[in-house]
Amino acid sequence: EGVGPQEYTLIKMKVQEPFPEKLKSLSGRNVYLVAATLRPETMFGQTNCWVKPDMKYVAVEMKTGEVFVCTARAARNMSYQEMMAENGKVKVLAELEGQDIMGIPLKAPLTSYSTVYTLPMLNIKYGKGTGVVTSVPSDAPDDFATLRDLKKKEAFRQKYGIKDEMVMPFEPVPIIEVPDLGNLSAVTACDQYKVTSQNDSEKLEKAKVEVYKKGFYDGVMLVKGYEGQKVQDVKKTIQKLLVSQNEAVVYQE
Ligand code: A2H
Repeated sequence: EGVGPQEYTLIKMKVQEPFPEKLKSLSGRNVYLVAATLRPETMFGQTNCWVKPDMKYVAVEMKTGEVFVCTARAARNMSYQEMMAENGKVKVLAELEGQDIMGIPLKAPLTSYSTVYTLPMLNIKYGKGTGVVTSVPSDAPDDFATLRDLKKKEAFRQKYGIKDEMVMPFEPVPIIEVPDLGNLSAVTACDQYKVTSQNDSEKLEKAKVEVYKKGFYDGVMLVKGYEGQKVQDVKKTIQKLLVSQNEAVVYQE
């Protein structure tokens, strides 16, 4: 890990009614899965949300009256950042595992897909961010490899109760043009490095290094309203837009 705190944007992905069993008691409230990202400018390309099936999550009350779903560790960090109700303490409203919120519909900001679903990603780390990850397969090789696995492998979908319609209609969206890698940089890099699955960690690592470096320093936005602007120059603007629309919060760890 680097020196000093890392700043993430937490993207609020709104859980749709009817709520799954473990969240039933919160019916009628504004409940969000909050996904930690370093790349708010890629939110135009979200296709789904990743949770880890056997990871423990909590639903906690925020001082806004909203409910956030994340790891207990992230909730504690949020309490230090004065985001909680109840004199700063963590108030747990529900405890659950990833599988309890698998395959549920969400509304996510900026993406062209009106509904996205939670899907399983097995290599989410507990000790980073919120344990909830938003998926942008156009620009993140891990996201592309995992979404492709789900599309190709019926057994993988079945194991976690994922229906075809939660996966099949969702394709990577061209949002950023990257020199040498085109407008679906993660797809190109996964092809170039011959990544065959989400578990192909060495090849994925090479693809990621290339995509992230070139994407961040040389990427140019294709999205309407930001066309031709450099990724570096719009990152903060888009983060602020999301925060001002109450669709994201800034979080450090
Ligand atoms: B990023 P860093 Cl398009 N476990 O968001 C595994 N990965 C996690 C995680 C966890 N607990 N929490 C967050 N992440 C992912 C978008 C994105 C991201 C794009 C391109 C690059 C990229 C869409 N997924 O990250 O170790 C999230 O994926 C490049 C590293 O703290 C988050 O941002 O640097 C990033 O990893 C944070 O990883």
